[in-house]
Amino acid sequence: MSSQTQKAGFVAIIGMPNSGKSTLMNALMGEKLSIVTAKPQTTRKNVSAILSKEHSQIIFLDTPGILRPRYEMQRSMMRFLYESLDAADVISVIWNLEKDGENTELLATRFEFLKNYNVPKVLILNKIDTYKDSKGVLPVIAKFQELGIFADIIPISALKAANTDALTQIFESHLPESEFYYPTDIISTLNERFFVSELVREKIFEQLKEELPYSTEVTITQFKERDANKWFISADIIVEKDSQKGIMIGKGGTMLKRIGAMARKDIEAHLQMPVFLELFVKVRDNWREKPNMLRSLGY
Ligand SMILES: Nc1nc2c(ncn2[C@@H]2O[C@H](COP(=O)(O)OP(=O)(O)OP(=O)(O)O)[C@@H](O)[C@H]2O)c(=O)[nH]1
Ligand SMILES: [Mg+2]
Repeated sequence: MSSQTQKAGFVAIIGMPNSGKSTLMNALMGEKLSIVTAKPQTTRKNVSAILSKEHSQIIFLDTPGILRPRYEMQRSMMRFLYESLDAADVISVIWNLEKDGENTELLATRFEFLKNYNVPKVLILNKIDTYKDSKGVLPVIAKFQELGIFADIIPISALKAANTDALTQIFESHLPESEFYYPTDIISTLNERFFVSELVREKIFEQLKEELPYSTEVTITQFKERDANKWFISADIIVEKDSQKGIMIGKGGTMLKRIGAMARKDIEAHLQMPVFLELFVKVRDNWREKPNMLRSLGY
């Protein structure tokens, strides 16, 4: 090992729902760890990812989008967000240029709480690919600079992985000198059950409309690594009402089959293993409000 000092630390990725936090973390990692859908409130728990280089280790914390909680599960989501903020050595705010443009007042109000965190802050202007002319973003950067909150401001496209290497360098520049926190051969501390349940939930978000995805949770009940056979994974899809169960299963089971087929494909790619995936739909009345249910589901 060379004599260059080591830097390491935690970078929280925060922002409004749907701004591209999870897409960004995956782009920075060069690997899909956090699920992404077109719907807001896809991410519900903190998803960590470890990027180890020769002299630096960044632990990214993807977080649920900031919202005003309406039910108990959303309160947990916001608790997770604050845990990430407390752990952060650097806070990065990802801003949806496509939706919120140069609305500095909105940013100043939504992120007023940042003044309580005495760490470097980076503003990431995302979805630059939706701009016809990327030069158009220069006056926007200038406007955000005037807020005086951010050490750096950088336009990127998480979707196209444009400017993400430059962003990693910005993060590295703000990391404290520190020993590495994790071995360099792991990219997350979360277990495979988590990633598998998330991939099933991603398909549910993609396939079902309106409130149903938000009333749904996925929990792994069996996860058997078998030598001679495909790995065996059984998951419960939890919904709130009988009527939702019917929709989730679909006519003749078609919806559940489709979700299972799509999820299995992604799970096999993730685990690099052939998998037998079994899905059951269960009704748990009003689970999003029940502390014990929520606890058992990791909230
Ligand atoms: N055009 C464009 N779309 C993007 C970009 N980054 C993300 N998206 C899209 O924005 C949507 C939301 O992306 P996510 O990564 O799930 O956003 P998020 O901030 O993690 O959302 P929540 O977890 O729901 O808070 C998806 O449809 C992405 O494909 C980008 O740079 N350009
Ligand atoms: Mg997300």
